[in-house]
Amino acid sequence: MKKAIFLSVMLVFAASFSFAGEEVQEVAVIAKQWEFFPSTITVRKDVPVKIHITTVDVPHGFSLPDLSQGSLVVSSDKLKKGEIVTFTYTFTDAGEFDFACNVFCGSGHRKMKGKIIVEE
Ligand SMILES: [Cu+2]
Repeated sequence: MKKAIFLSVMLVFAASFSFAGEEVQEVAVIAKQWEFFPSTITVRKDVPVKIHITTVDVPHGFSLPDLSQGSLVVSSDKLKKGEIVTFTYTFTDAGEFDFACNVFCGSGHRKMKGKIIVEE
């Protein structure tokens, strides 16, 4: 029950905002055994995306390798239950980028993956 309330409070949103001419996309991601929600995130190229991520159970990680500008990693010491980690990234290439949990979190860890689709 507590989890259901928490999940509804953490309503997933994907939106674009403009502040003084600077556009930002915001996305909320929930990590839990053994999935990311949402598992597919669609963003636009060349517009900064602010990703807010939290976990509702055990510590998880978030790793987005193979980017032209290097990899993007949030490690377990930061991603703990009830805490929100926010990072901002600007995708400069359109395409699909796979992300995964990079912290062992139980038997389903290996299938804990997702995808970011970057549109033109
Ligand atoms: Cu994991």
